[in-house]
Amino acid sequence: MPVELHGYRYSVYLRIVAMALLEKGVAWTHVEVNPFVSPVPPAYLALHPFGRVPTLVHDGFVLYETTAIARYVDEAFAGSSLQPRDPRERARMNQVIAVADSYAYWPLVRQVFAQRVFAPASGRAPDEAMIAEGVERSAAVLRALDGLASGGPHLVAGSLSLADLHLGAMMAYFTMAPEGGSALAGHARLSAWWRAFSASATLSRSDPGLPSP
Ligand SMILES: N[C@@H](CCC(=O)N[C@@H](CS)C(=O)NCC(=O)O)C(=O)O
Repeated sequence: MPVELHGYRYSVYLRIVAMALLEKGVAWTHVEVNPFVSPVPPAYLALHPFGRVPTLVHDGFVLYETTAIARYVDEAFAGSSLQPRDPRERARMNQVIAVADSYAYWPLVRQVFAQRVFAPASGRAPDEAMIAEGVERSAAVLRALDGLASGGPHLVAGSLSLADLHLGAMMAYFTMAPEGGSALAGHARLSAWWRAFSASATLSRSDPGLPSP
């Protein structure tokens, strides 16, 4: 039952799926696709009509959109469930994932991390205005997530869930920027979660590193 994961090695969304596969003990083949290089190869567009990454192909079954893929991986493979059974905990998990996608990804990853960390690593000058805007926009997002976090080592429940993987991939990048680390430090519940999750083997095993210029 071969599993292929198509996507860009530095993508947070690819990393979320990689972490789900690692947690379930599923081996996969990585197929590199950089969606930021134009044009996106037609062969990839045949899998994902919007040209974003990642896409999972499992034994001929093609699936794109990270939340759908992560839930599929959790449900299709053996191992501990990554989705709480309790309806309220499950709703909270889904809420955190939606907040991460709708409000966190852009300022934390595409503005602060991409400009402060990824651009210089790729030999480009950071856009300071974009970083400043990202820091400003991230404040409300961190405040909201701090209000949703359990205060313990997992974001929403007594055990690891897809919410930890989803926000964890974004937080790993955000906290590589000094501005991100300082912003997070002001939020006790989110910081308690991050202290635990940032030490997880799954996070380090899925770390793509940084490009060299
Ligand atoms: N809704 C998509 C979003 C995926 C996404 O935005 N991936 C980024 C890389 S982290 C991408 O493909 N960006 C290409 C672009 O913005 O053109 C999902 O959940 O899979």
